[in-house]
Amino acid sequence: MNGKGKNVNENSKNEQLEQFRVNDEGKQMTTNQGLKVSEDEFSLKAGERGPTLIEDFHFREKMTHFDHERIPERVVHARGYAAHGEFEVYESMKEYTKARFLQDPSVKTPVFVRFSTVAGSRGSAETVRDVRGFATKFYTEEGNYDLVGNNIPVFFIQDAIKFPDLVHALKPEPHNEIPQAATAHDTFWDFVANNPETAHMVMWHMSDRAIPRSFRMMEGFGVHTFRFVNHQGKARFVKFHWKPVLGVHSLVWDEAQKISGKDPDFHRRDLWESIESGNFPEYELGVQMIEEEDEFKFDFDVLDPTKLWPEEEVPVKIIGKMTLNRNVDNVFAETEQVAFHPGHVVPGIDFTNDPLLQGRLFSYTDTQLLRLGGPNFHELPINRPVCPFHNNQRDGFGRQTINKGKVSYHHNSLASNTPIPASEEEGGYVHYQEKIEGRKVRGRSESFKDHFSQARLFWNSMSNIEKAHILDAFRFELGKVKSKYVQQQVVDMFANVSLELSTVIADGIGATPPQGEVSESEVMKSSPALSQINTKKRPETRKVGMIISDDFNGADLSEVLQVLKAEGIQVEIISDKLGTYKGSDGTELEVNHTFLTADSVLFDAIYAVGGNVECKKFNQNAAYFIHEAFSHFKPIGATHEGIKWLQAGNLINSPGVVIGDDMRELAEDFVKAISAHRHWDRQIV
Ligand code: HDE
Repeated sequence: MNGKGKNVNENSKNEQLEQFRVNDEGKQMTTNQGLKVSEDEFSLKAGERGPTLIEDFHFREKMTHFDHERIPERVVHARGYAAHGEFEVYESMKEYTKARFLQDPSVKTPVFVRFSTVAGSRGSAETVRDVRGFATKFYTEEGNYDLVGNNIPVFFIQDAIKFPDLVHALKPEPHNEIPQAATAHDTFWDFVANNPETAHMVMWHMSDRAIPRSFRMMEGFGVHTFRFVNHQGKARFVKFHWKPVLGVHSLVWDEAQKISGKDPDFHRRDLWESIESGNFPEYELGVQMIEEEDEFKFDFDVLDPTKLWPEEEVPVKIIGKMTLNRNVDNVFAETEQVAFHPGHVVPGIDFTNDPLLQGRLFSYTDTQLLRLGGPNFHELPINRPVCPFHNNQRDGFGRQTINKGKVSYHHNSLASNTPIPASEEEGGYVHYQEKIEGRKVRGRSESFKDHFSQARLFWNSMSNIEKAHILDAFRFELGKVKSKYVQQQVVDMFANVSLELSTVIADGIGATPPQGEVSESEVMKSSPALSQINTKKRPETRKVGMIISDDFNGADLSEVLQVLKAEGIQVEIISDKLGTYKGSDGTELEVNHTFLTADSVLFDAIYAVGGNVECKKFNQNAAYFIHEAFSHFKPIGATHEGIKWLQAGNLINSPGVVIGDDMRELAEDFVKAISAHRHWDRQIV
């Protein structure tokens, strides 16, 4: 069961999991002991109206198992969703690392990726303002390598010892357990104001990065500085990036909040449905590398996790691609029981002294021992490496491996001193021999003390619309803070980043604008790579809600549908009732959603076809859908009667609103409008 020991191919994890899959369909019911069950509806009683007997082992087994079905949720990142896939390197990375899964472009390494929110509990809504976890387990032939990252490249704090404080501050407040999955409350902002190292990350957190449109449209970052080590023993500092092939796109805040109610499963549904329909999410893996001898050449400390390496200064080298192509069979068995750990590394990848990373190396196994109930969770199917594993670890709760023989110690002679450590040449992991000198101190390096320059760099890099979103987010979050004192402290703190930013926040929340000598950051440079305005814009997989009614113009619609389909755009039909609607030319269309079951916020664009609509309610609903889409800056297309709904709202001639008589031209313009994602230059009416 310890894997098959053969070359890893795209199916090795799948093949391994297959040994554990069970299909109950068509089978007779048994107890867990394999005893066939004759009756599953009534417990065993002393007389039909009498008490249940303790002898009823079937009842007791069934109920006891049920009573123990829940395990503790993750202390952070509780709400998550995962999928299987594979990773391929584009060309050998031999020059930089000896990691075997990064050597051969013909090797497909199985991966399992779990995306998550951080603050909310397991049942919380998914489109909240939060950081997203992006954790990848590579099942390599040298063992599991976990890249446990986030969708934001920096972190709130610089030292792991502060993590419990951060999390206590951002979780619901303990006296009333409010608010769920939100940082818009006093304790979070009190923490921010009293821990200025949070400034840079808070800027990202207030930006559109914290409300992604889809897991498929967000970046991933390893955050910490790691080390690549090659066969010659030469090491380089490295940072990891995942770049989504579809570009980086976000929701707007009002939309995100409404989706939380209309579809709290919005992101998992998007991931699940994309994979089911063959639209496999893809991400390219990129690395930034800094030579060891250049460690001190930058205006930031490479070990400081509140700093990024501007891509314009340290380019991202794209080295491979990950494709997620298979949904899980069972969310509990796989997504819930998976255990990631930044300390799961393979030869060629090593750590640095980033104090946040160092603390994480302790925390993950520790928390998993509680969550997964003992030391044997590496044996769970989802956590098993695909290569064999042998050591002298034994016993513990839920042990599944049956280790044969009497020897479980090292050194020994009874088993010829095996299992035996491997030399470096044989693939044994040898830690990079970094030279360390120092006194034991509890302290922070001087080089970690600049908290505002990169926060300012981020602000400078934003387009006007992104800046406006950041200002609104601050005003929303701080507007929910009850303590005037905390609000004022935050205003004063962010004056160090930008006076303009801080003044506008103050104005919005009734605080005093920063006064006296303010040491606003003097950083003037910007990093275009940080702005989402510069991301890739593509139409594939975007979801259009199409509003039709009876007697719609079928011929025209078919032409539009053809163009949209060819571009990989997905269309769902909305009307007042489910069933089939007939077009004027006899074309039949099945309605997917009604105005009750769907909502404008669940689509990337709305296309209004209309038809024979006399009903006032129908017209009202259609106008609402269109108005809502318009106010979220989404593309809107219309033909025939559909145009009336636009006229009613006075929306014609606005950016991203497409109407016309030539169907092909109209469809092509609509595709362009969809690719643009949102039309920010629109006047909201
Ligand atoms: Fe985590 N983090 N973290 N974290 N983290 C956990 O491990 C922790 C940090 C990240 O989908 C926990 O098994 C400490 C940074 C992800 O299963 C816990 C510190 C980054 C996930 C833990 C950090 C992350 C976790 C909770 C500060 C981005 C979800 C359950 C030093 C690089 C993985 C668990 C999944 C989960 C500790 C900071 C990413 C408690 C102490 C920085 C994606 O061990």
